[in-house]
Amino acid sequence: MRMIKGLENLPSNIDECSEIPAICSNGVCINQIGSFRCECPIGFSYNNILLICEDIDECSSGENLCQRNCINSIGSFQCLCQEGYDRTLDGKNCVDINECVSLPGTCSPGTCQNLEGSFRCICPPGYEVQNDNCIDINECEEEPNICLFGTCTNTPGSFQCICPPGFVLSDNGRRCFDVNECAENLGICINGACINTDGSFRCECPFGYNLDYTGVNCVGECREVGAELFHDHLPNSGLDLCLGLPECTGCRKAPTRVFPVTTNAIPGLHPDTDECSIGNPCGNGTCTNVVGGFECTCDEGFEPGPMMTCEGNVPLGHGAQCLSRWSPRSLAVGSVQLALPCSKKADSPVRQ
Ligand SMILES: [Ca+2]
Ligand SMILES: [Ca+2]
Ligand SMILES: [Ca+2]
Ligand SMILES: [Ca+2]
Repeated sequence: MRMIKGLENLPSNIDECSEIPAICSNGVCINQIGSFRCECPIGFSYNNILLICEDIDECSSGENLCQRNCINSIGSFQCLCQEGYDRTLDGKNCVDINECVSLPGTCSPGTCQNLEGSFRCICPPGYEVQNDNCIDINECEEEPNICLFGTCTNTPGSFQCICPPGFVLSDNGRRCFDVNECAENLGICINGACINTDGSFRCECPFGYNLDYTGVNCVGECREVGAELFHDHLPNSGLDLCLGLPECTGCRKAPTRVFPVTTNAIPGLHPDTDECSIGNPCGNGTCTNVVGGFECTCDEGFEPGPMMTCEGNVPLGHGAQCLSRWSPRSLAVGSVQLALPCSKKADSPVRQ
């Protein structure tokens, strides 16, 4: 209580406290001999003209008690704090709110930095600040052409491209690239041309050839060499030869385990070569030279193999095993790969 002296010079002992209405209003009047005094509570000051305890307007005291808005009240005052500040317990000050402490988990998974009157979020890569929080960036929606040719899956802080078969992920993981099967697997198309496409490839076959069930193998139709390409050059050869087609059953009627292979002799064009004199090309068989090629008679237990030798454990009756080697000289008469009949060893003699 502040002690305020009352009027001093009254002639007699009057009890001012009871005789003067509203004296020491807001405070306590204490009568004294020849005088009185008012005791004013904190927040009030004595007005010696009006003889009352009067509210102090702290807000206009110039002391700037609140950083911002000061609201005077009878006997006191209060601070009106702006956003980011909190009143102190007594209401007479504004202090910064440490949002990083008062809002646990704010800015997660980033870092919260308290600032005077506010705060800010420092977000890790893949996140952006939204509404004072670190929010995952949905790259799949925000970036056009992301995961091109693939499927984009958003993940917290990142994203993932899933590439379909025939595509590989780029080094930076942001798009799918077509695999060039033609370049990576030279010769993938047998007897045909490889055409790379997005996500795949295809084999294109030359005229007269068709893709077989594997999709990479160009096979010719079953042809009678004598009747067609080689008619003029190999008269009376009497051989039915297949051009590469395993299913070419029509060729299997051809006689036996013989390899009338290289058409190295074209009457009128090339003289015959005796392949048997260059070593035994038949391996486990007996070589017999014939005009235009050689023949193998396979030893017991051996069968004609793909490399024009007699081999063990060779599946029988499968034309694919009997594809001939390219005959350099046959190129001169039409670039045809001779495929040979493949059939089990028979008693019939080697046929010319
Ligand atoms: Ca006041
Ligand atoms: Ca703050
Ligand atoms: Ca993301
Ligand atoms: Ca491709």
